[in-house]
Amino acid sequence: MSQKSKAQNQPSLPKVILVDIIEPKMSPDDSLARLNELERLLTTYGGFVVIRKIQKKQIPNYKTYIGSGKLAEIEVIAQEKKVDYIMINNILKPEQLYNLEAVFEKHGMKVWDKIDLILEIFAKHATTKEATLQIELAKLRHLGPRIAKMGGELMRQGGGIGTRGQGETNIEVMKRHIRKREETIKSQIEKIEMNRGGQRMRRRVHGFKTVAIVGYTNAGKSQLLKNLTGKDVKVKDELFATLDSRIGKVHLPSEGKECLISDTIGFIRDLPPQLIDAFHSTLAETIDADILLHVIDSSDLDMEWKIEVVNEVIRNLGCGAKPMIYVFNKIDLINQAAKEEIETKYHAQSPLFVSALNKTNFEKLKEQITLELKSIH
Ligand SMILES: Nc1nc2c(ncn2[C@@H]2O[C@H](COP(=O)(O)OP(=O)(O)OP(=O)(O)O)[C@@H](O)[C@H]2O)c(=O)[nH]1
Ligand SMILES: [Mg+2]
Repeated sequence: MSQKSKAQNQPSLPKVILVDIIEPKMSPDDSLARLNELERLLTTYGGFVVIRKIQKKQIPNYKTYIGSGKLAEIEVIAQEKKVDYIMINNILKPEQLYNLEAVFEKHGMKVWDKIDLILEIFAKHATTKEATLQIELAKLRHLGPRIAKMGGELMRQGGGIGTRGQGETNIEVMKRHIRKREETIKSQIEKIEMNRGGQRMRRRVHGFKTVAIVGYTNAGKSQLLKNLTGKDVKVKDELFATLDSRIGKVHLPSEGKECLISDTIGFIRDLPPQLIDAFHSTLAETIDADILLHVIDSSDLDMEWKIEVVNEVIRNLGCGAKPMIYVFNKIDLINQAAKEEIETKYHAQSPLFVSALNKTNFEKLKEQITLELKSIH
């Protein structure tokens, strides 16, 4: 087949309008970073941005998220450009989603919020039973309030409070079904979690210390695990490439023994707590680790707020008190001046510079791990 006919046979990517509501005082850099991240997520999922729309507003519209003038404008453009999705860079309230769908569904367009997009990426990347179950749990939790909203709406249309129309009964059935499914999934995850817990206990009994790699998505966590331990793990230039938890062994020369290093799902800003909670089982290695390696992409201009996002998730997981080594990765991509700037800024955190890709400074990293592990016992 010729190149041309091959290209013609490829399904075209869905066309998307990205929409963001930002505080009027937000700097252009910040608002650009927000939309760039949404676009990265979309590209990872497989989509094509036809236009970005930003509205400056202190508080998003209570009913439709987007203000009415802007909404009408987007509806016109969406039809002109024949888009498939309206992607909202936030977490929509059920009522906002309901009202936006009322505008766009009649044109055959779907409305997704950021969590919908992340969950669909998760679903695409999931390879293990555990990840699949956790994603389903997260989806059900994201869906729950929306179903409740639909129920309320059908009841209203049915003639007011007290009317028990067929629609409402169906919604009740759906809600019950969701609750039951949630319980089933939770018990299946618990079984996997118990099994893992047993494995962790055995490792402890055998005297292994554990180090958990944490960091923003795409920082190079899996690359570090792969090159430090030789473990064959998925490394990919996309967001949320890793959704499970992997463990490898690394030899600490000055100790003359090995420790265990785990890698897991990356973090991103605005992740709702129930989503992190759904991944509790995967994050168990992190929660249980002796020390944390916070991997940071040192070539990323947005590293400062990403470091904060990761530290906040770590605190929310109850791991705020664990020793943390700040590992600035990808130093092969930055110059001396940029390195010095990081050194000054993060002086208090004793930054360590590595290239996970080129295995630069691995000996120093192992030394630091050894020191930290010694200091906790
Ligand atoms: N140049 C350079 N690229 C790197 C380095 N470390 C990782 N990368 C690249 O960065 C991209 C992301 O790497 P991963 O290891 O998959 O990142 P991750 O943090 O595990 O990402 P998620 O699992 O998606 O959260 C890949 O294309 C890697 O090859 C590095 O030291 N230098
Ligand atoms: Mg990874």
